[in-house]
Amino acid sequence: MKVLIANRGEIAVRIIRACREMGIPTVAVYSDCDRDARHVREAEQAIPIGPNPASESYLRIDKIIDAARRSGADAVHPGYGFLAENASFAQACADASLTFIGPSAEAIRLMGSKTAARSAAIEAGVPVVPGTEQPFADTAGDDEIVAAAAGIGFPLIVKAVAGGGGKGMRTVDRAEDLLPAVRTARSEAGSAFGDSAVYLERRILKPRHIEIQLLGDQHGTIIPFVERECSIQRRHQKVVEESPSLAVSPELRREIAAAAAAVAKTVGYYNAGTIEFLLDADGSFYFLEMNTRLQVEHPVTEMVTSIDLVHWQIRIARGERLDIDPDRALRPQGHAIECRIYAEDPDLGFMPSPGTIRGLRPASGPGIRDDGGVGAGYSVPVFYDSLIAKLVAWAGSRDEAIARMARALGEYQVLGIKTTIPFFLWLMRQPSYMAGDYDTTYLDCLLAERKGESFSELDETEEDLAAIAAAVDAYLRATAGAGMQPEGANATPWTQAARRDALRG
Ligand code: MV4
Repeated sequence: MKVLIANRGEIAVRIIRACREMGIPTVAVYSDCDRDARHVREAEQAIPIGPNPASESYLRIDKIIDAARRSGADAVHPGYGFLAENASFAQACADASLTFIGPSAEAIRLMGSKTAARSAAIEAGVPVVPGTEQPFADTAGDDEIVAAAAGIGFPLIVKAVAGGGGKGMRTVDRAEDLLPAVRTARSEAGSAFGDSAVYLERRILKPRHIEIQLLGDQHGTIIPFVERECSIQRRHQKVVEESPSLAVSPELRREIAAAAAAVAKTVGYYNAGTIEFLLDADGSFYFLEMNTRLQVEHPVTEMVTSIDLVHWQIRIARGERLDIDPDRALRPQGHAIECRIYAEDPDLGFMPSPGTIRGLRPASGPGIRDDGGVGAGYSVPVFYDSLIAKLVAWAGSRDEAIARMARALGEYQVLGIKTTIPFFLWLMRQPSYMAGDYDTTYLDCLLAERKGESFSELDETEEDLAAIAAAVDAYLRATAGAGMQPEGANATPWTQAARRDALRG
């Protein structure tokens, strides 16, 4: 086997690590600005696939299939994002006799339709939020929509059939706002997905977002895992994920996991997938949608189960049978938390902060896992998602995991660009977060309450260090730029060693 990774950044590095552990050679692909990227350096081979815009490189099925053919790869891992949930890509791989390390094209296509996914859940006997089963036809009259809404009740949500992740969604509190909301949702969905179909769901107030990771093999076995708690989101973007959830008892865990497995079974699912649920305050849960890929937050599941999901993706794609003990997958050992470190400035409304990373010291030590995609000297391009690393803390209990995360965030140093680290240091100290008392509306509300104070209140030592680092950086750049050597660089090794010692003292 030889695996081409149709992705970049931390997830490409994560997949390369799994392949190396399994003795499988890897092929990276890269756009122009990624020529020197970390995933390119760490793969055995690398093939250029075009200009910076993803639409001209990482999203080009033809170029990726061609790169696989030219490199002699016989399997393709799509990672997440880009082409990971594109049924035509999975089909193109199959047509080119490449093993797609993921589910079947049919499963991707089916779950891409939110209404078809709801029907599969209903067929599996899994609760869905009350709503319309069929999307509205483009020709649907106003009276048909109004009648459907009256049957559901308010507040409700207009959702795009091709949507997911909050795009093309509209909340409607009163009957008179319904038709305008349907119109804007339709036009938003039309331009975002090329499909303007929408449907209605009753709105669950203040739900938690709970999801179930699962693996399925090509012989019909489905293994569901302990849940992930993903309610900490900012504008529909997850920022912190945990496993297990404080809101899920062992009994509820078995119920939700069985529901997830039933949905997967109904559609003949194989490889890694995740089923999202809304969990109501009263403990009722509802199927939301299925993600037919490896997810960003998969490491928290790996940490509490000691099961490597990427290894299993590869073994399943090779046709192997799952032989995981179902109880092991469902019983969390300790607690894991993941913080997504983005190249964004939390003090400027989380504005992207691309640029060159001048210095990088990731956190390490007991219970810490750093899934990084960059290194010192690498740059964060403006063209793609700005996730630079995922910091995962594991400990025996949630309180200890929070303390460990705070410690690791304090160790983490990134020079040259802004990151979300100061925001996480603040969040880990919030009493409501520490109490686990939150739902999907929590973070946006908490941020709205803040009066714009800076997240980055550096203490004195950190400020001194930053000043020293900046001075050294300016000096090195000035001398390198002018083609000069630092004074005395040609001194004897003895003199150089003596100078280093003096610096250390
Ligand atoms: C909902 C909901 C409440 N009721 N559906 C947002 C993203 C998309 N996957 C579905 N989403 C929601 N659907 C009903 N019927 C609330 C949300 C929602 C949400 C869900 C998960 C995580 C964060 C969220 C933030 C706001 C709204």
